[in-house]
Amino acid sequence: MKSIKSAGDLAINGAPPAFPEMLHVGRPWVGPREAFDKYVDGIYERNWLTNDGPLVQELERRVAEHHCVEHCVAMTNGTIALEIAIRALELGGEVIVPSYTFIATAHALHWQEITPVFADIDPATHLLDPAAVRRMLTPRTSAIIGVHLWGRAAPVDELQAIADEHGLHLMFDAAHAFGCSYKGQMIGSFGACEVLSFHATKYFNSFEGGAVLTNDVVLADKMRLMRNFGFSGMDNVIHPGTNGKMSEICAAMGLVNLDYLEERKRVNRLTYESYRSALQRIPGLSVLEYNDAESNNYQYVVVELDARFPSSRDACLEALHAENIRARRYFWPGCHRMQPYRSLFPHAGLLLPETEDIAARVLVMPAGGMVDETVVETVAAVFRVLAENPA
Ligand code: T4K
Repeated sequence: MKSIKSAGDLAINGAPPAFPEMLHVGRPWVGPREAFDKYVDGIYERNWLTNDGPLVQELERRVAEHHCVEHCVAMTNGTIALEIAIRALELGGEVIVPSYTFIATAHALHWQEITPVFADIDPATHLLDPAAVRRMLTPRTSAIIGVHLWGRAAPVDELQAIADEHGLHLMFDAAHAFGCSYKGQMIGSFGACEVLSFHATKYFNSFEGGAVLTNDVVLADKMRLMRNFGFSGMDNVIHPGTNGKMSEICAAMGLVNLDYLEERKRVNRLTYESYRSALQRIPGLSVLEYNDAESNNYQYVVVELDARFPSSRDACLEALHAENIRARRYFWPGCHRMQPYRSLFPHAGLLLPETEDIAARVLVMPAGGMVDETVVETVAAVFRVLAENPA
């Protein structure tokens, strides 16, 4: 392992990369092969591959239990789950969302000809700012979608108060928030429903997958119909629908993951803590904190650069990538600067100063099984050299 002490040691300046293999944000956790194979054996024996199979049902039951919520409706992925939830709630017109989120939150609305209206975030939390939400209300607003970014809960009470005052629906994109809580209560029961993602890169994965959590039985039943073309029994379609079903093989990976949630959280937390202690000492860098009073999955190590750091965020990214440390600029440049929203709302940025600022200053660090103290130390060394030799 090379040691990085001066600018000449950096791969951007011609030295060999610190790591031969790429280190990723969101490296999937696949669990022990034997555990997965056991589920696969069952799939072969039953020859039942999809359409509400027994593994999907078991997964739904256990995920609902884990989040202390009555219904979990598993879906193909988080995006389809968002689309089905949005449609089941019969949202229309305009829906207020943060721009500082993965593009799926906005696309799930636009795909259904609903206008996403971007509200600014609180720079301290990266979450929707209730005051900004109020500023974006119009007579066409039908709902608010809060995003529990980085597994930290959106301001649920404040958003619910706005929704109640104005007769709006409230739902949450909880793609990052598997196993997280708000005021001590597990995510899943807030708003009309909350949408999880089980994508490969998430704390909890089922290869691809997602689910809607809700305590509303009518909504849950409606979404079950909608994810299966609207079929109620054989030959009887009673509702518009699509194909949003999760397959048995995906549920199998999910069930394996479910047995390792605590272990995974423990590893994530260790990684997070070592990044925090290594980077926090460097002026101009801070690692986004998680509230110890809440349950969190510590999946994301989010580093913010401020004006005291002499190199630009993108110069740091380039230097890290050259070392095969694939940090990411999530969620730069913000949905409002991506298509079609950039063309639809060319001036949206003027109303989103905090989003623009945070999106330009954040780096999310590689984590997961491949990241140990050596990796964290190397990341810190790269930052230290860049602090002394601004790029
Ligand atoms: N809402 C929010 C707030 C979300 O963050 C997401 C998804 C959604 C909704 C929608 O849920 P899904 O429909 O995806 O279930 C990735 C994920 O694809 C996406 O699921 C996730 N958010 C987003 C934050 O990250 P990309 O475009 O960054 O993916 P990609 O391919 O660049 O992979 C990310 C890193 O993970 C890379 O460094 C490579 C590594 N990786 C990836 C895969 C797929 C692996 O090491 N192994 C793998 O199998 O979006």
